[in-house]
Amino acid sequence: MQPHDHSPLDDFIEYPENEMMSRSADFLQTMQRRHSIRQFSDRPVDKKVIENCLLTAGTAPSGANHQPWHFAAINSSTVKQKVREQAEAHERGFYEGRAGEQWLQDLKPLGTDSSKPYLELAPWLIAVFSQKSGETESGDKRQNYYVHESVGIAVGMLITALHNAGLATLTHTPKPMNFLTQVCNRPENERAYMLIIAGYPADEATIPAHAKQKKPLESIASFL
Ligand code: IYR
Repeated sequence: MQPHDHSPLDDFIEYPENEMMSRSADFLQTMQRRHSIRQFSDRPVDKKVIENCLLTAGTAPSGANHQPWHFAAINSSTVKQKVREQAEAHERGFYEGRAGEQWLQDLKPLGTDSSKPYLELAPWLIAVFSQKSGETESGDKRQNYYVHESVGIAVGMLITALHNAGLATLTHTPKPMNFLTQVCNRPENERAYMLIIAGYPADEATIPAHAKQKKPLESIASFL
């Protein structure tokens, strides 16, 4: 590849205006059916589906296209058990005081606590790692840019891809999260960013009423 090598944009699709309108409205409806759930079934999910969703996340834009992410897709019961044990231990500290009164008050409508059986039940846990720096092909250290922004976008696309495939998800940020580095055998230059739980919802899965209240357009957007 030459330094300024470009190729024509030959896969852009322009839709007729009415189709653009209906596609945007249809996708809104699709995404309005995405809910974080905390009751998962143990029904297996084909690895290929997860691979496709990870490849979708990998198409995310990133600073200088350095793609500063790693996804550790966990299906092994032994590893899931380790994640659950350590996450629950940290969460107990969080719910027993470390969170502080205000935070615990704000979480009340979600009904969460330190018990996380889904970390063992759900077929897939995806531990997302951010890379502050990476490596060139020859093994030299390479600086990454806008790491949080890039990984955040990739996670958004991952959740969207999983939902689009017909799976339920939960974004989980055990605090602290650094135990995931050891559990997933990740190198020094990576920081655990988020844990995504993916699978089928349990038959009895519920959504907190609080989580369904999304802000109206006028309070999230302005037009100038
Ligand atoms: N990580 C904890 C607490 C928690 C924090 C926020 I902010 C949430 O939106 C939900 C939960 C837990 O998973 O229980």
